[in-house]
Amino acid sequence: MCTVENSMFNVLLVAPNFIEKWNKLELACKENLSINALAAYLLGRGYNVVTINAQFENWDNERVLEEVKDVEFDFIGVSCSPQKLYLSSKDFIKKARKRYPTSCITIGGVFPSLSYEDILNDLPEVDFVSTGEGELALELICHYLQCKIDNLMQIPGLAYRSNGKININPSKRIENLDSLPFPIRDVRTFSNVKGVYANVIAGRGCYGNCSFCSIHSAYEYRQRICRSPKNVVDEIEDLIQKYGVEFIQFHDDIFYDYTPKSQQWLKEFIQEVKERSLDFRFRIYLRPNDVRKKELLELKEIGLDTVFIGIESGVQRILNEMRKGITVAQAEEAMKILREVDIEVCMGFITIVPTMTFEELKKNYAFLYRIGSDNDANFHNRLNIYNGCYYENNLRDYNLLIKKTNFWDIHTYHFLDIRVEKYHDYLQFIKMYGKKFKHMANNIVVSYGQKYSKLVNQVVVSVWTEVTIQLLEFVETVDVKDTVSENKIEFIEDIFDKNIIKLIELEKQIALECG
Ligand code: B12
Ligand code: SF4
Repeated sequence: MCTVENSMFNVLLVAPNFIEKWNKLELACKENLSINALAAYLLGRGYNVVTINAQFENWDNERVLEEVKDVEFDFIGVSCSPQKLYLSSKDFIKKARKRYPTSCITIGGVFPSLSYEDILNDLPEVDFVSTGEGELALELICHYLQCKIDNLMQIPGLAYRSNGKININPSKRIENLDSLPFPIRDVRTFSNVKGVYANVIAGRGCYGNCSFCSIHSAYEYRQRICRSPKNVVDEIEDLIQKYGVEFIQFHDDIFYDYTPKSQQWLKEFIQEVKERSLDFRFRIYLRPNDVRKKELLELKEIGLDTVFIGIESGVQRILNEMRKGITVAQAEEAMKILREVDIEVCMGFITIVPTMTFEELKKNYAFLYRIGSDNDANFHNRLNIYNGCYYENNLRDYNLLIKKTNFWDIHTYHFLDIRVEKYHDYLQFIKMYGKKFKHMANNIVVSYGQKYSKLVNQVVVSVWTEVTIQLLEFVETVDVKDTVSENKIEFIEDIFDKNIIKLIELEKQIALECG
């Protein structure tokens, strides 16, 4: 028999803020589905739940605890999907433990799912690590804490200490996602970038196998499970009617694929939206090999606005190394189709990877210039190696891996080709200038409206094109034994200064147009 009523059991769910200033992203939509989904699940079972999205509030860890200082919590859950968020999560947990010496503290999300053993060894203040999906585990942990009769071994995906050892239970996948309630909503976290803007997940899982991605190691499954189209459209209708939402970002790793099951799902989804005459626009993620004209046109008819597409590289050897499962031709074709159907494209591109030769780097840029991009990150992005990514093995094979000092560090590496390394090192200086320039450009969009973002971005991208062309030429001829120093590339940095005039001119034009 349980002695504590669920309604007497207080739960705090926190998504901590980044500690490092540089990590504080300007997010389009700061809604956090991880804690909102978990909160809805527990509220539905009668628990008392407080959520704090500290990134949205821009609160540091002290402030989070200050805000709830008058409440005693039985359970504190910390969500830490990005590896980069671990240091802040750790700091929060240490502080929370001091204030709440007897509460159960659990951390979950993608990174903890991959590094549960290290976390339990590193952080005595944490009781449990929840790996994989969290809903069932969370409910059972709360039940265990209330009743003290259940066995920890029954809690799916739970990692815990027992007799000086660390145990991990097998995870259990939620097969019926329709059984989950819709996430709780905090309208303050909706964005206004493209109209009132909220996040939705239509399914879980990705069949991809990309070697730089940690998703499949974290969740142990690849098969995609979807909510029913009706259930997804019910949520959309709810968002439109209750909160006036106009734009939806589907955060599924992939929105659909080419299996008959997924195609059937898509057909029913489109039908469902049409039958209810819902008026909204949306953005989805797709893999290049799943891009076809027919579906895009149908989706455009019901509001598809933007597709995020992981193109990643214009060099076949690198695509193979990334286990992306696509060809360069497929990537190019996907971009061509997206442009033909006139859908906004946001492209994922990993410009610099450690195993590439300088020739491959030039080829990658040539590809980028050819297919065109309106995202400046595509010009300077470098590969990040998170824990659990297969790519780590490639680096080990090439002997390029730099030994980490902490398990939470993102892997650092050497470059195979010294010229690529030089290019990368010079680029780090230039990125600072790029940030300032982008900031100025963003201010124009903020002042005059999103509809000018394309125009403004064109200037940003043309600058980055010029900069990278010149940097490639410079590094090609540089003596590789020379040390990298900022003053050697002043002439490249000047390109930003020169173009500030262009931005100012553009702003004047826009101001005139706006009256
Ligand atoms: C939406 C999203 C974003 C959004 C919003 C982030 C936010 N604050 O909510 C935006 C676009 C802003 C974003 C940014 C970034 N993201 Co992101 N993002 C995602 C994405 C696509 C979906 C996450 C989501 O909402 N899922 C839906 C919810 C319901 O599921 P969930 O988060 O998995 O949570 C479940 C479990 O993990 C678990 N759980 C989670 N927390 C907890 C806590 C407890 C106590 C328990 C018990 C369980 C539990 O239970 C939940 C329900 O089952 C994931 C990819 C993915 N498939 O996870 C990447 C992902 C998490 N992001 C990633 C990265 C790297 C980033 C950035 C660092 C990118 C960058 N270069 O800057 C930034 C970090 C910014 C930030 N502020 O956090 C990586 C993390 C990889 C890693 N190992 O570090 C992922 C996995 C993408 C990938 N394929 O690599 N991201
Ligand atoms: S397609 Fe995206 S989510 Fe899927 S494995 Fe590749 S990078 Fe990860």
